[in-house]
Amino acid sequence: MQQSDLFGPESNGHDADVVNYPLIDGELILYKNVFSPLQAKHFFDVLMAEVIWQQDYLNFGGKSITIPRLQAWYGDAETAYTYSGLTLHPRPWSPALECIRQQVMTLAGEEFNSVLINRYRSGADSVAWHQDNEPELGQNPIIASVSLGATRSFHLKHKRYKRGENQLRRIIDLPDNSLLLMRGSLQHHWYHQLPKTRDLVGERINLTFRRIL
Ligand SMILES: O=C(O)CCC(=O)C(=O)O
Repeated sequence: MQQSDLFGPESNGHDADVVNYPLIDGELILYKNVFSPLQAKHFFDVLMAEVIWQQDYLNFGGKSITIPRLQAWYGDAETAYTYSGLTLHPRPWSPALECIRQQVMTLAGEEFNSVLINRYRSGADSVAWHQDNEPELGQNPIIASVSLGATRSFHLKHKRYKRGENQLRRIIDLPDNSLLLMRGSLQHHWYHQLPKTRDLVGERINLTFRRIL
């Protein structure tokens, strides 16, 4: 197979399945089968091999905490990103990342100039409750989150959530080759997390495309 079969426009021409999750205070849309199966597998393999994975640390009250996953930040030159006191400087887009970005922008109808890539090596890797609401993302940011590899559960919890209020909580499985769009006022009202699991799961790559203003 030629590279152009995987990166070229001819490989984009199939419909993704769309699930719209009804939600107060925000919009949540899941697209399944975003890429062809061959393309999804190819992107997973290429990203595993070519992304410069970093083990980063956060500083809490003078203590250095290991982030329980590997990560990387790619984007246009001016798109540095700071969260929890950690500043990530962008690496330039590779052909594979650029190809994923173009397809995501077409589906989302939005421009993205950067991507945070997380690598979950096993069920012991996770991301804790947080909001993607940093000032450089602007008011009501659109986050486009691509999943490749193992299926993991994604949890959302409204800020007003109290035990038992099920309409203020969502748990969604994010399968391989899917795109989750979070938009509207969601980042102001909801936290999200990807918890650890005791299940034996394989590796997963997640790419959250963002627009740094
Ligand atoms: O891996 C995921 O699906 C979630 C990643 C995430 O929450 C983030 O990058 O802000």
